[in-house]
Amino acid sequence: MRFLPIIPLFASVVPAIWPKPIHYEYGQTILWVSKDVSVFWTSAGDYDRNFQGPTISSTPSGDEIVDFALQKTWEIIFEKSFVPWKLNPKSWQEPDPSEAVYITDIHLKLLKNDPENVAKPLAGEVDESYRLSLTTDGTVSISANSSIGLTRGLSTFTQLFYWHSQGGAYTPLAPVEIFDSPKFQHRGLNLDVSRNWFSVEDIKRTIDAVAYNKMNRFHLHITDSQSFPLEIPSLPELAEKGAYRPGLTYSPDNFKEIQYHAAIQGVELITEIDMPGHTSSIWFSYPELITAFNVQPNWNTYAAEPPSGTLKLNSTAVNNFLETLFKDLLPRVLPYSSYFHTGGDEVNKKAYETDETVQSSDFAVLQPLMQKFIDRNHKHVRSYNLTPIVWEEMLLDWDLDLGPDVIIQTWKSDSAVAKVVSKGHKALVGNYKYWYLDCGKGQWLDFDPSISSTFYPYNDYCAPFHNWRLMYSYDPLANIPPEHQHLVLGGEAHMWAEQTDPVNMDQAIWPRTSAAAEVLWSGAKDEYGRNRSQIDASPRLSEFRERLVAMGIAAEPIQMHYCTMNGT
Ligand code: CP6
Repeated sequence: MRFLPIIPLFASVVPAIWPKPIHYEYGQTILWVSKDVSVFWTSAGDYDRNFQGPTISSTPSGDEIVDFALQKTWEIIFEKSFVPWKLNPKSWQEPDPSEAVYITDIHLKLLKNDPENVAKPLAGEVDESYRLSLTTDGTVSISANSSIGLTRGLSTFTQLFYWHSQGGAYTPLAPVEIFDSPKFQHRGLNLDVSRNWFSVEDIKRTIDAVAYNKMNRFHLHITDSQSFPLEIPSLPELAEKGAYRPGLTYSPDNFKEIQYHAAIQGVELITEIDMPGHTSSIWFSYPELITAFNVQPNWNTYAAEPPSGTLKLNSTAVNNFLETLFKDLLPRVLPYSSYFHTGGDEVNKKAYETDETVQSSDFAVLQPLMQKFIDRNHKHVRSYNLTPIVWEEMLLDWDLDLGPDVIIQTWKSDSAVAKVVSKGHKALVGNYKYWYLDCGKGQWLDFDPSISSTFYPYNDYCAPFHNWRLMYSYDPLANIPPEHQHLVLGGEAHMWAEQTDPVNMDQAIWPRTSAAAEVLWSGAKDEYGRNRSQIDASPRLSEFRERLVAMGIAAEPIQMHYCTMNGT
């Protein structure tokens, strides 16, 4: 049995790296960094100091990924860092700038010079591990097997530095030795941009924070019953009439800008068109495709959330519509992603009683029709070399035959994950009781169902207090037998946006999603096999929150200054 160290009640403020690296050693020597330090990049020659950002032509090259990461590194260290007095407000002491010793050179090494080293093959194949060393005589070396690995190392590098109140940036931690690699290959955030409108800038800012948390998937739940903001040029009325307003839409150029912004930071954009449920907004342009539209007041007979409305299940018109949609959208998804999410959550059987192509809510009638619906859709998805993702209900409630490639996104329970992997499917986790960011401030529970059934659903799914600690305590591998654990690819935190818009999105997402990011990067267990300590995590997360704020992300505080000031 290994010795289990006792974690002190007042953990001293440790130099924080979030998420926590696998192996991290540091010292107490202070080194400064200046903008004109020599940067050597063995793959592509010297760092291009005049790099103005990529021109969006196709997917980013490995060199563009590293150029972008270096640019971000300097921006964060010199323009978006902070003086860390908050971490120990009564006793913080800054080093004497007149004694500054500078870092002399930074070496970036791509260990495998792979011409295919672009963002595209992110589907679990990119090696994101890196090594970082910083010697007391001022040499930094960051090495990785991929350009994205180098960007992960550079993210860590920025977290070694603080601003000085007299100007300049320093690390108090030399020498540093870090080796790091992720526990899970799929580490994501899902943002619902249908319930409220989010601008391209809001989305890009969120992607920056996703990448800084070393997450590598950004799932856009881009359409739902309330609005259809995604422009499909071959179906122009879809967004013209389905968006909240003309202009509150994502054009193909907007979409590409988002995809590129994610890809260049090693983040794969996953697009979801949720169907056949959650599609009421299609009614505004194609009413003939939708059944049980906006039933009042008993919408909850037909849908999980108002307005009701579902794509008809046995309709040639629906099939033709979807074929047009896929032919337009999938080629635009393909260069930036290996996945396409076809939804499938919360389908209400009762809605098909009023669907003239079905006229039944009998499972025995509906199940084979759903199988055909999915088979047809997934045939399109696969024909573009994309891997389908579906919500767990398609497998576990509808008992569909999905093909071994299909990835199942679970949300209802830990036993759902266990069932999915026992059937041999790959699973994503994100149990709503832990990782739903919209739950947990009491807002769902506070609703009084007697007010009006058309106003907002009473929903007892969510208990209050989904704070970062609860999110941090979630183990994606809970109750998964060892032989099935490799099928748990990772998971996502979910920002359903019924009560979130650009005004409160940063506070709602950060730093709680950082708790999920550390579980996914570092694993839910520490090196002794125990659940990760929240006492170890809280001062690091407090510090990381300051870094997010300095980057322009309005992340919430997780505690008072008092809690990080070491009891004195
Ligand atoms: N929207 C969609 C939602 C939810 C889901 N899908 C949801 C369900 C229950 C809770 C929170 C969100 N709002 N399209 C479930 C996957 Cl508690």
